[in-house]
Amino acid sequence: MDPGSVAALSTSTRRAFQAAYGIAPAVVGRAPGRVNLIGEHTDYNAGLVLPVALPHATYAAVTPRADRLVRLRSAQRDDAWEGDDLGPGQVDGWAAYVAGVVWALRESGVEVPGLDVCVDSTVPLGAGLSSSAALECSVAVAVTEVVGRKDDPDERGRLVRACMRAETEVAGAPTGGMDQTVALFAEPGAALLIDFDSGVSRPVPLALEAAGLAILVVDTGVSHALTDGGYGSRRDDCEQAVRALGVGSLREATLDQVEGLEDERIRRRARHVVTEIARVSQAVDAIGAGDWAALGSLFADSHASMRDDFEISCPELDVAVGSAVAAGAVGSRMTGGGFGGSAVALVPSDSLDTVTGAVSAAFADQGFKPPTYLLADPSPAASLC
Ligand code: GAF
Repeated sequence: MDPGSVAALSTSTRRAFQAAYGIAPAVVGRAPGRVNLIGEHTDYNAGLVLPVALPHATYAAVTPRADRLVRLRSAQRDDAWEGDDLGPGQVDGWAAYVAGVVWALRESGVEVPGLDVCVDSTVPLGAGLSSSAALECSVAVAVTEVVGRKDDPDERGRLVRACMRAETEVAGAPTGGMDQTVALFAEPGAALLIDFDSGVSRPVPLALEAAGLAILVVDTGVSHALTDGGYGSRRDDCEQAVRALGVGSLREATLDQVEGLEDERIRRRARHVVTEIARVSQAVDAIGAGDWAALGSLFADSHASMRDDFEISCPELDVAVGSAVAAGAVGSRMTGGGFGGSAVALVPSDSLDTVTGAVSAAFADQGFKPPTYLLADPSPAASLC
């Protein structure tokens, strides 16, 4: 899937706004989707993650209103939404992500007026590539400009927290903060190492071109929603492990402690988290050393851990990962919240056609619907455009 050009999408979103509301928008904000290289379900366990911002992004054209009303339209939806009651329990569906950002910013003390908003996106929906955080963050950076606040790292930290509140409290998805942090802090050409214990993040440069490698995303087409219960039940299991171990978070737990947990399911969940956090550190070392084979093995271990211990894979993800590696990918694993969505693969650039051909053939053999592909060229964070 093509991410489109920023200039063309900015212009088409402005035009759609003008057609919907009869005036030009004041600003257009843009925020990327993401693919996580490694570190899954570790963010809400005070752990480490290593995502990359995609060139695929959401564009939000915004104009302030004289009243408190919020009106929303999306190029991806037939329905429009409007209302002035934006808090938890008041808004359903995609509108909750936008209304929630306005509500959370107001709660944090930012005087946000009513808004007219029109969005468009090239982030595939329901593909585990963080379309919801892209939506939240595109609106958040546009609102920051509209209300005249300085766009600096402190303000971006505030936006991360507001977008997380929108997602957890208004949209009802109990997520952990990786997606909003990378959307607002990513740097081009790099993955972002985020430490959810210290709250510190730093770019990890990816010399992919020099290594002749590309990051391929395989969208299985198996749609998932972070509000549908599976994600939340894994989070509950982790909290149960924390209570049983008497630790502050699974970041503090050792593998020995985890292996002593009595409940077999809780033991496996905690084992995934503890080993996955260690794999993120090892992945950063492997990238620094240009040891792509080591990174590939870490991808393999991570996928097995999510399939067997955390139980968030599905047949389509397992086939995508297995067939990509068999066809020459250096490594592959499922990525994101799980239960469908996408796999990520590190692929020699000159083998991209071979790998996508093999994955498509394997899907056809299994009777799965055809997968789609995109290239994750590590891209910049949210901005105005
Ligand atoms: C989803 C969530 F939104 C993230 O916070 C993270 O937990 C991820 O699943 C799994 O690593 O994207």
